[in-house]
Amino acid sequence: MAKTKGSLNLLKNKAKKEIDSAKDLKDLDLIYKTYLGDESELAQILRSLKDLSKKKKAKIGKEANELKNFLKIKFTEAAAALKEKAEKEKEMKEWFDITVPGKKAVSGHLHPITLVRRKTEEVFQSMGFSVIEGPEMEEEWYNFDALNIPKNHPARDLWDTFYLKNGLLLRTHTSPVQIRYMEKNQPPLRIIVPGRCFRHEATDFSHEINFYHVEGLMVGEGISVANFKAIIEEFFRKFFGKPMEIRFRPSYFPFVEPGFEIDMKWNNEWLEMMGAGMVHPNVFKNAGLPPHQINGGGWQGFAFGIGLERLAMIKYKVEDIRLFYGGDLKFLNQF
Ligand code: FA5
Repeated sequence: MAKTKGSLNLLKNKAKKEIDSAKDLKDLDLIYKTYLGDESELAQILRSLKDLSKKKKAKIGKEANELKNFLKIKFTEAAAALKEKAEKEKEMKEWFDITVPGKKAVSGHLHPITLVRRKTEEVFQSMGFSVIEGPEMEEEWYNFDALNIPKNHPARDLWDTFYLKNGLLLRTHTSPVQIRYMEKNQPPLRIIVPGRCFRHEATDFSHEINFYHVEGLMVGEGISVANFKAIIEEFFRKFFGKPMEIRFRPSYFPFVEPGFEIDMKWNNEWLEMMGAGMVHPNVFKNAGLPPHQINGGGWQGFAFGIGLERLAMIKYKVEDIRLFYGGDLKFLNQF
């Protein structure tokens, strides 16, 4: 299958044209196979040289080899050019303008009750109190009996709650942790117990069925109401950043004796903030500790329970407690 110089030229021109029009490296690879592959026309010419006369073999062999070398160089150049073009295109696609202002990431923020809880913990910790937690599902014994509220005691109505099928109840205050803690730890002690509480009661602007308490307990030798007053005034001063107008009002809680409530001036009215009092001797007994004796020995101390939502209402001037749990972002995004 001898070829003339004319037909090799035709092959060369056709190959050149196709190489020049290759769109990408894949395309070029196919063209390579067509012109320089084992089954290509040129490969067949070179294979058939052996059947030619010496003279023809020398002439056509030289021309066919020249064409082969020419095409190889042409393919190498085209491949380099296409590779560069592909890299440039990739760079263009990946390029971005670093001067364009970025999109601001929308980040969440803490709920106002969490902010208030953290601040409360921080202030009490600065006064040497440890932060302790207890279970939300509580035993009747710890929520009531151990706190001097036996079955059929009228005070159980004040702290009515949700009784669970598993025999437990949802705690009405974090006061049960007083007992749990004193069972395992000897005085002197200072703890606060922040946590969620539940009440079976009607809601209004200052009452929710689900809210947060911070119980406080300080027990030692000779701890008195004077210590409580100093601590709580210091807490309010640090929490609100200024001295607050408060009043102590006598009150009744079965687990303290004497008992009182602390109110704070808010919108020209008194808002109840917390219950408090001196730990009742029966509470010490139920926790396995000897209570204070007139003729010496035993322990005494104070306990208190603050509502975190009430603190938040005054700090952030929120008129209705129910806003904290309404899930309204227009309200929550203000904090
Ligand atoms: C108690 O729960 C007592 N355990 C507090 C206490 C502890 C007294 C230790 C003495 C010694 P009271 O039910 O009053 O008390 O609740 C305490 C505080 O929780 C209230 O002053 C109020 O700030 C808040 N609070 C009570 N009920 C609700 C409610 N339904 N919604 C929101 N806050 C409430």
